[in-house]
Amino acid sequence: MNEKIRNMEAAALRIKEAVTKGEQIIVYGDSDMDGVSSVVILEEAINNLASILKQKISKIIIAFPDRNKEGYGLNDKALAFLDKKRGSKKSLLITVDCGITNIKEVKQAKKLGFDVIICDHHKVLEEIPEADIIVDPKHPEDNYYFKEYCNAGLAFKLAEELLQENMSSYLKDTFIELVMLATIADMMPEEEENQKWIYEGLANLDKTQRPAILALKDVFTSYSSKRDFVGKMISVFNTVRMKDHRVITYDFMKSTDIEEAKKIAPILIQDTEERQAEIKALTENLKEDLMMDQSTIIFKGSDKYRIDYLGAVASRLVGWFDRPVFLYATKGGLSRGTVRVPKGMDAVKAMTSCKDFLVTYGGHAPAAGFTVKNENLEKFREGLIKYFK
Ligand SMILES: [Mn+2]
Repeated sequence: MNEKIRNMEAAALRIKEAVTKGEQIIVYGDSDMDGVSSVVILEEAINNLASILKQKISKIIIAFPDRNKEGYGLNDKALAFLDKKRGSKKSLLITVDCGITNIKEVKQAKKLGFDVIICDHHKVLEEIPEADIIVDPKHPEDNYYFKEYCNAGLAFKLAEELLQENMSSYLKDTFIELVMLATIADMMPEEEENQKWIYEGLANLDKTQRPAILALKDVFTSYSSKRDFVGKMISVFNTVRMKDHRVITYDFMKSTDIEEAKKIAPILIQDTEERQAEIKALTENLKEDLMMDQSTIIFKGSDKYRIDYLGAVASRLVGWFDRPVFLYATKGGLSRGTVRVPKGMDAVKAMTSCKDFLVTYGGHAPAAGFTVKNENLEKFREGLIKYFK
């Protein structure tokens, strides 16, 4: 049993090297609560490290995938964007809350001359990307005793490794608030450190200094409990309006004063309301449509669906039908989808059994995603039915 997560030290050392040598650092994260929290923790930790080491580093480049246009994780368009944007050829790309399933894209990044660190908490598939350093507790060679961290939890551990005794209690408190939000958002089991972080993070909310959270406290004045308030915040941070390869929620989270945060909050809240209304309508429609459906799995797609709504809809349908649910949005020749399965089933294993029909897939046992060519949709469906029978 190892004392630390595999490669945590190696990742911290490589980042330190990048800071001391003034390399261009890029942090690329998934565009939801966990991804944005991971990015913010790592960015703030690296900037702190630079000032402790009295190193002037060029501004860290931050980017996220546009889930509706590019799908999940690292992708060619994002890589082309980063390649153009980076100041120097010598650059370190760190993916957080994504990357572990991006075999082709990591290969492409290496070809473009990026050094790559993957810090991800998703399931590791048979094929593992050729990154320079991989931090993922679910890696087959990782012997750490606990695997069920959200990615922000991993980012926090990496921040601790980077800053050691130099992490101020102020910084630690703000990081733990984010880890708490992400642990709850990603529905990680509330045990071991997760439980501690949730407890401390909820307590920290009373004295938070992050303008984005203060702005939301101003908006959400009526809630039944702290958890209820946290749920409302999470739904805001899970909206995915994009601007120049960044999610607005990231800019919101990084607001430096309350006035700035208060300007962004209403936009996000309107997005949240629209999103919730559409999720509700789609869920009700599908419930009605599928009332008489007797098949082993629910497998449904449309070119009218928005991929960023489908996860929430699929979760609700699993609760209702108690069957594996696959929902996908079709665009051009491809379909991108999301999967939720009842407790005890494994969405990633199910897709591994039909991986020959898929372009990409990955995620966690209860919740995962996939990309498939439209001509393979039917074969994929048949394979899944065979697997779940
Ligand atoms: Mn995550």
